[in-house]
Amino acid sequence: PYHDPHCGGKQVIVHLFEWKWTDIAKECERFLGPKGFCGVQVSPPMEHAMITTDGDRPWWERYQPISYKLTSRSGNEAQLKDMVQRCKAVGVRVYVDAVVNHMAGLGRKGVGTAGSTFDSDARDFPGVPYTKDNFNDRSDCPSHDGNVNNYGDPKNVRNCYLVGLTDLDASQEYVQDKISGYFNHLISLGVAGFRVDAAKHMWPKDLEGILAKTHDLPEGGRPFFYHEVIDRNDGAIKVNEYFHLGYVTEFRYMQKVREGASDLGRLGAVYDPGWGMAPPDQAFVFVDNHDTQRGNEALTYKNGAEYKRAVAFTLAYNYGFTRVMSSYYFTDNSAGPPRNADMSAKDVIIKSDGTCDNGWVCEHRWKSIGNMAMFRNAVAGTSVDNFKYENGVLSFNRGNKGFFAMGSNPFSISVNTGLPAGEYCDLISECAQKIRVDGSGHAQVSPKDPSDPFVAIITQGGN
Ligand code: LM2
Ligand code: CA
Repeated sequence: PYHDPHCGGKQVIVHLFEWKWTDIAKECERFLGPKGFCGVQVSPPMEHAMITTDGDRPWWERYQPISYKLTSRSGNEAQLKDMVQRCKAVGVRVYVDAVVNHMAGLGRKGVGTAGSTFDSDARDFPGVPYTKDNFNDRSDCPSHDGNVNNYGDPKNVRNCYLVGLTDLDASQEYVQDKISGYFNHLISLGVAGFRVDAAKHMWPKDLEGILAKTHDLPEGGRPFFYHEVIDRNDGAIKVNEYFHLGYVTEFRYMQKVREGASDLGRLGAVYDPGWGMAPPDQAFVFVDNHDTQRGNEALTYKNGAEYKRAVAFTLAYNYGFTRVMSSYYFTDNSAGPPRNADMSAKDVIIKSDGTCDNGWVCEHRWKSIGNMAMFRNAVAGTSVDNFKYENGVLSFNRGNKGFFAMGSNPFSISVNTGLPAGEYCDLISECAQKIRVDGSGHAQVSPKDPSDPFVAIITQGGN
């Protein structure tokens, strides 16, 4: 019931990490709508702590809630509402990163981004309000120091404090009312769904209670939910505990696709059910996210061509519901978004060649990524056929609706595309070349730009 993203059957979400609401509204109108994106995951919109480290404001201050008032580094409620409506008007939905497992970390007190006072050690958040009784305490948490430190014990994972963040007791009806009230406020503004941050650290039963109090969308239907559950076969908590509540993040895909991007033949086995991976209709997949792009385990924009292969493949293939990452350049893992002298985030600037400036990477605008949303939409529901890896080129078709090829180097192949005869626009080159498929389904296929060795064609509206 929580698996419909409400975007007219489209298939790809982009995470515009730390973008301001005013920039996202423009991006929906000038790029995401026209390119067929289903929606945008936005950074947490609630009031958060203001933390200064080395003269910077780290991105992660936004994962320390102070209240559910809608004023954050990305903008205020009026700007949020304007963004949601303008995006919706061009067929792009907004999904909110919902931080509801916890409030700010121990040791912090002061004022949040909306002006609410707080004192974490006293568990006092008057902007909600939450008081001491609304939090888990040492009697609920079996760890020696009160922190999450034993992933073999669900009670430890879910009742203790994740890196010292004050942990809400979401079994309480009052807490469920506050969290669902936050969701309902966002739904009334036109938001279509939620990424539940740290869902692994919340009891599925408590989430059930929260969702039961969460309204349908104004246009009807349950909101879309995807839960951040990191399951790498390495602990007591399994993704399948959350299947009835929405999609679950599938971190094992991230590892598989990384291996496959440098050894393309392995990409045929990215979905490994024997490994406990969520089935295609439950798995929420991505090549990297805002956390993993700061570790060593995922491919990121810093990996260039290999990264493009991983993302383009993800969008061409038929596993899971897909999210594309869109970043800002960073070297320091804590560094916040590109900012002005007054600490506000910089505007996103679009150059005449369509790429971004002012410190924003905009992976979603790279030709072999941004143009694949249309491909995935067009081939939704079809199987992967003629999967082939030969002479350094990977190719396959999606039923009789689309054909995709990529290589680590430029290529020219004669191949059975599985498509009916016709001349089809190559989506990657934005129709700078057409691919001619003959009566037997065969075509001569090579990338238009040798430095971007991808070809993607679709039959529907693609000629
Ligand atoms: C998530 N998913 O389950 C987010 O994707 C992840 O980005 C969040 O951590 C985490 N859960 C909690 O929402 C980030 C960041 C942490 C940071 C927290 C809170 O990765 O490093 O922790 O946000 O801001 C920071 C400090 C940490 C400190 C903690 C509490 O880095 O050293 O712990 O605040 O004050 C003592
Ligand atoms: Ca918890």
